[in-house]
Amino acid sequence: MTIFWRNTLTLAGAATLSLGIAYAQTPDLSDPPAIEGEVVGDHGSHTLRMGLGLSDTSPQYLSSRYFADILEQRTEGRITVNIFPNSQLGDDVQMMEMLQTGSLDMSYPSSSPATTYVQELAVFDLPFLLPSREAAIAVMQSDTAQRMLDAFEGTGIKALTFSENGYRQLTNSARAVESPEDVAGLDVRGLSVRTMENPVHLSIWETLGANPTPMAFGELFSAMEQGVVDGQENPWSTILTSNFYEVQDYGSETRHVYTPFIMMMSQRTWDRLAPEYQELVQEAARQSAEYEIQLSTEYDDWAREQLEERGMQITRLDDDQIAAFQEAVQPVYDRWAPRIGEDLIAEIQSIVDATQ
Ligand code: KDG
Repeated sequence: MTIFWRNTLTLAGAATLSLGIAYAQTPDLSDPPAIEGEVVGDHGSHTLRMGLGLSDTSPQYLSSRYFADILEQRTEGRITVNIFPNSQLGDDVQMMEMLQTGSLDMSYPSSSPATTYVQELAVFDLPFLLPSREAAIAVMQSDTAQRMLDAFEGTGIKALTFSENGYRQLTNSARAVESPEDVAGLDVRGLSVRTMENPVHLSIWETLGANPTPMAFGELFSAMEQGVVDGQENPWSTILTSNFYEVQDYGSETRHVYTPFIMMMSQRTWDRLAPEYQELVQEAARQSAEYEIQLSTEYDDWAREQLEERGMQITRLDDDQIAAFQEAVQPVYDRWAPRIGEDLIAEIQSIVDATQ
């Protein structure tokens, strides 16, 4: 932490002059890889609108900028992507509906609310399924994951690629949480926790004895500020870049679920693009996803330290404490595994095992 006059130029380009405590907005992030490859032929001009839930300092936004830059450079400006962060255009569920009708060109939701389109995606919502980032990346890059993207066919959405949302951690404004009992509360009421709009997540927090409320991400900050919910769960990078530390005093490193993002395009927009443009969009999506995972990795521990510097009390959980959470959520598996598909879970498990 440094105290000085500061002209802060964030990567997103917003300049602010401030007096007081100046916290870094982002860690030392890798530059985007050089844009390589030929300029593609002239197949007309397109201006695409892309809506994001997260802020303009998030890895999601920064890598989407790289995606836009690839398209812009390799079409000599014929494809432009305008990015709207902070749920300006709607939340994940609304934006996916807009993709279906063609009133939005692109979005980048978590996989969890997308399970209404492709049910198999709920495998990612099973708690403690992916033990390491390496395992998660191997799964996201697998043929099994590609099959899930392909399964959007016919929904009005073209799913382009997975990338990292990350390991989700619990925060709240009521008490430090070290155990499932702290979530449920013994002498006090269970924590009210906002979840994504997804039944498995709801089930996790019900099983732990919390009072879960599904809610759009864009409404979350004010819901916590006004005490409508005690807490929420998201990766450290999101908790930092969405300023949740301003309204949440406690964090616990639960790592209970690893959720991916899915970069998506409206099928209508996709169908309007010439095949050569489609190929380029797909390539740019994959390249920017790799960059997003890199940025997200660089953000993770740094974001947790930044949150501590900004006053959040963060509880690290040891292996036994994590095991207690794992045991407590076993009923979620019993309930959901048959519906999600035992074969699919076994397939994911074997990809995970190969990385251990
Ligand atoms: O842009 C993505 C966000 O809208 C959202 O998916 C973030 O993980 C998230 C949440 O908790 O809703």
